[in-house]
Amino acid sequence: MKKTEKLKQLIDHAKELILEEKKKFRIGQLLKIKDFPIVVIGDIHGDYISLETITKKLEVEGEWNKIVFLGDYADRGPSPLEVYTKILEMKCSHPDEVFLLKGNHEAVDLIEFYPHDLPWHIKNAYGEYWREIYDSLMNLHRTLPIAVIVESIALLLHGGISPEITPKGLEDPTKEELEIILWSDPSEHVKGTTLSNRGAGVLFGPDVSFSVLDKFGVKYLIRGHSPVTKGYRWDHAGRVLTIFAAKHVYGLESGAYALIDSKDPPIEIKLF
Ligand SMILES: [Mn+2]
Repeated sequence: MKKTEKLKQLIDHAKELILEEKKKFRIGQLLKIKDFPIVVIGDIHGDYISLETITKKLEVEGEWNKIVFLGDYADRGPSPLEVYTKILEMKCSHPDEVFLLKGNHEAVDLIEFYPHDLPWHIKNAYGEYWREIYDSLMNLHRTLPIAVIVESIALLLHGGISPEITPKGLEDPTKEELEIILWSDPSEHVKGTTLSNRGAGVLFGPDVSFSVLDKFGVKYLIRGHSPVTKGYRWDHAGRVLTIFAAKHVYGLESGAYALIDSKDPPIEIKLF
C-alpha cells in the first residue's frame, strides 16, 4: 500500500473509533471514565522520544486501565508524524481504553496558534500528497473531546477553567468556553480571572479552582499546556496539577505523567 494511503487509513480509522466513544463514554464533548488506574499524559508536541519512554514504562509496569492524553500532539518537536502514528495506533488497538483530548493545537477552527510546523513535516515526508494527510488530521482534530470527568476525583482538560465553566457546558461548549478550556493557565496571584499574556484564555486564581471543582464534585484539576521545569507542578493548595511530557523539546529537568487510582491520595506522579 502507498504510504500516504496507509497513514490516511490509520487517521480515518481512529476518527471513526473516536466518534464511537459517544455510544459508551461521551455526552457531547465530555467523557466520563471510572475504571482505574487511569494514566494521564500531558503535552507531547512532536517529542517522540518522550512518548516512547512513557509507553515503554507503561508496558513494563503494566498497571493501567485507561490512558488519557491531554492534547497538543504536534508542533515544536522533530517527530510529529511518529507521534501521531503511535497514539493513533494505540487508539485503534485499545479503542475503549485510550482517549485523546483536544489541546489548543488541535482547535482547528478557533484561534490561530504558533508555531504550527505540522504542515511542513507532512510536506517533507509526503510531498505532493501532503494535503490529504493534513486534511484528514484536521478532520480528526474536529472530532476530539475536550474534557474527562473521573467521578468525585478529577476533571481533566488541556488548559483551564473560569467561573462560567459547568459540567453541562463541557458537553457542548461555546467558542468562548472552548477558548477558556484550551488556552487558560492557573495563577497563584490572581483573584477570579485576568487576561492571559498568551493573548487567549485567562489566568485563573485559587478561588476559581475551588469553586469550579466543588461544582463538579471533584477535588483535582489535571491539565497540561504549561511546560513546567520538573514535568509537573501543583498549584492552588494542591488542587491543580500541571503535567508535561515533552521534556526534550523544552529542555525540562524531567517529564512526568500522572496515575489516578482508587486509593488515598488518588494521584501519583511518575517522572521520567
Ligand atoms: Mn497548549
